[in-house]
Amino acid sequence: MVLTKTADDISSMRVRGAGRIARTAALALQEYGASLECKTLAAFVDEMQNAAEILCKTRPTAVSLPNAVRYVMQGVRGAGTLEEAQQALNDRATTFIHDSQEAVQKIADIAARQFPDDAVIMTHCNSQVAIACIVRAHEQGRVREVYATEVRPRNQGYITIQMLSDAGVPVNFIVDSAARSFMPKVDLVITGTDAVTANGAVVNKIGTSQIALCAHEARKPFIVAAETYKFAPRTILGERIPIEERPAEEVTGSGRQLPPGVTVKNPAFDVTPPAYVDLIITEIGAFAPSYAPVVIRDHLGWDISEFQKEYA
Ligand code: RUB
Repeated sequence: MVLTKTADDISSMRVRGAGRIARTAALALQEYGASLECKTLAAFVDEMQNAAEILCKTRPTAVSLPNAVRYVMQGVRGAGTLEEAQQALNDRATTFIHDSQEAVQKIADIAARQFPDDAVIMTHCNSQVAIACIVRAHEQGRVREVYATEVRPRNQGYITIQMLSDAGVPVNFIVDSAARSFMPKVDLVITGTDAVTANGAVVNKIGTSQIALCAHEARKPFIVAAETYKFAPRTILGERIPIEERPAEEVTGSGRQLPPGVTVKNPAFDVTPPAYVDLIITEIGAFAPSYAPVVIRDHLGWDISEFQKEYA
C-alpha cells in the first residue's frame, strides 16, 4: 500500500524535485520493509527487489532515485540473515534521508560565499537546494532580488516564488521566454539538477539550457547546486540519461483542440552542456564540471566493474 501510493505520488508529481523524490523513495522502502512478514532472507530480498524496481520506474530522469534506492538496497542484498537485512534497510534509509538533508545545508553554506553583495539572482524551476542557497545568502544580507521563471507547463515557478516570499526574499516572477531580457540585470544564475553526467553536463528542467546559454552570452556565472547523489554513475559506461516525455495535455491544457495531425512534444528536462556551466556546488565542495568523474569514482565510490557485469 505504502509502496504503490509512493510510486503514484512520484509519477504523478505530487512528490517532485530530485532530492525529495530520492528521500521519499528511501522512506517508502524503509516502511515497506517494516511491513513485510517474510520468514526467510530470500523472500525478504525478493520482495524488496520488486519494490525497488517499482520505485525506480516512476520517473526516469532523476538519477537521485536509482542512486538512493541502490544505496538502501546494498544493505539488503549484502546481508547474511533476515535480521541483518531488516536492520541494514532501516539504518541505510535513515542515513540516506539524514545525509541528503544535511547536504542541502552544506551546499547552501558553500554557495552563499559565491554570491556578491547586493546580488541579483535568476533561478529556474523549483529546486530545494538552489532555494536553500538563495535563502542562506539572503540571511547574510547579500541578496537584493531574485528573478524566478514560471516553468511551463507545470508551473513549478509558483512554488519557488512562494518559498522565496515566505523566506522574505524579494522576487520578480517572469515568463520563461523573458529570461534573456532580464539576464543583463542578473549577477548569477543558480539552479538544481536531476542528473550530472560523467562529462559534467547538467540535466535539469526543460528550459534550463536556454537560460544557461543566455547566461553564457551575457557572461553571467551559471551555477548548479547538486548533492553528490545526483551524479550519474552509469554515464561513465556510456549510458545516456533518459529524458522524460510527459503527456501532451500538460502543454495544451484539457479541452484545447489541436488541428488534426499536430503532435505535441513535452520533454520534462533538457541537457546543459558543461561549457555553459561555471560551477557545480556539492556538499563536498565547488568544482568545475570536469570534476564529475572524480565525484562518481572517488566520493560515491561506485564500483564500475560491478555495473559492467550487468552488460556481460
Ligand atoms: C524538478 C527540477 C529541479 C531538480 C532539482 O523537476 O528540475 O530543478 O529536480 O530539485 P520536476 P531539488 O518538477 O519535474 O520534478 O534541488 O529539489 O532536488
